[in-house]
Amino acid sequence: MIRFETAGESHGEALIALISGLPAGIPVDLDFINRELWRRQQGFGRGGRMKIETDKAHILSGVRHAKTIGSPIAIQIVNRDWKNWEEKLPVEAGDASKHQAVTSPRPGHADLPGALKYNFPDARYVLERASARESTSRVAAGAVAKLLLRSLGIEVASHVIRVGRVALERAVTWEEIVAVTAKDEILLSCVDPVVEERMREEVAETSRSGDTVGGVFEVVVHGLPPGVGTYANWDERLDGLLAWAVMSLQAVKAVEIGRGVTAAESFGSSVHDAIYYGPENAEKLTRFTRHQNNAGGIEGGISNGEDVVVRGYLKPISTLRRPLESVRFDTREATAASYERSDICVVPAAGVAAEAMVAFIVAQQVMEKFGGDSALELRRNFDGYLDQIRKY
Ligand code: EPS
Repeated sequence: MIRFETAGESHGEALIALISGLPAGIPVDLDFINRELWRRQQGFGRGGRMKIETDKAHILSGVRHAKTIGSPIAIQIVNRDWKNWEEKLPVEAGDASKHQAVTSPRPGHADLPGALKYNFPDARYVLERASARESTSRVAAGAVAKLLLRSLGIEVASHVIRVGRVALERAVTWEEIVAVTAKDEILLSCVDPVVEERMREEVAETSRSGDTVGGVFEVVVHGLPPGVGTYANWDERLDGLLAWAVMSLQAVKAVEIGRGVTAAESFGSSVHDAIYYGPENAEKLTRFTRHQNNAGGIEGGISNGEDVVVRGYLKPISTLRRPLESVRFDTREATAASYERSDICVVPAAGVAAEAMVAFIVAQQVMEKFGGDSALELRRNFDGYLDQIRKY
């Protein structure tokens, strides 16, 4: 079973991703992994940290001659900012007077519940791990998962469909999403330039008022055959696994599969995707076709052969330049919440991190179904299944 873990703090020496369970022989394109890390750092409204870091993956194990070798893959991403923090956050005992406390919890962050849980006198150690900086490691692990999926012709991409009050009000094609992810300059990752400019204005207005703004990203999986995931066991339903993984990302407060939210306000006759039987179609594995995809590619916890569509609803970043009311940890006096360097809008970046989580879950379930200790064996099993489906 493919699994991954991350380690590292936002201002520590480095971030770590440890991925295991991949078959041997999967091509590993380091430039591809680094471009995924670059994508995560982009977006109009990103904070000052992104000017300090140029996130790069340093692969320490599990890959030789640009291919996986079946052993755990350890990836390190150094924090350039560490040189500014090593005296304030030393691994050794160090000089306690240099500790940079977060003296009053920021509403919306993990600060207060984290300090209570771990019995910290302030929220510095909480922020160090709760920060969205951790998603850097997930993107590295997810990029490796994407490379496994790519070997089977399965792709994952994302785009932004809402920033604050500005929403994209139309369906999009897979090709439009791919075009957005291929851009060398990422503003807000919206497929429609007119809407993207309105989103940019929304972020600019938010920044001028010392506030923050969230939004909605959409992740699409293209090329996944029917039959991945199952209704047989509650913890193997593909929609449940995807929702869990995307919800686990920093600042995500809701997840939907397909038209999850508006389906709840609609009648079945307008929601469910009618089934037709059409002529041979090179694009499709079978002649079963649908004219819409409200189910988001999953029915009964199983992929149905349509694009899998997962949307994440991101709260506005909790660190405000015009801070909300809070209380000092030490004196309990009423005060303004602490301010830490932060972002105004991170919806495009969260979409990239969500791609990584979706790719990891899909890769895990693909390996669960098709298995294989080598890329050759995985591909043979996968092709055998595709042939079976074509003949169904
Ligand atoms: C981020 C890294 C952080 C923040 C931000 C996003 O770096 P720093 O704390 O040094 O500025 O800029 O994370 C948060 C504000 C947060 O609370 O999650 C990143 O790498 O995405």
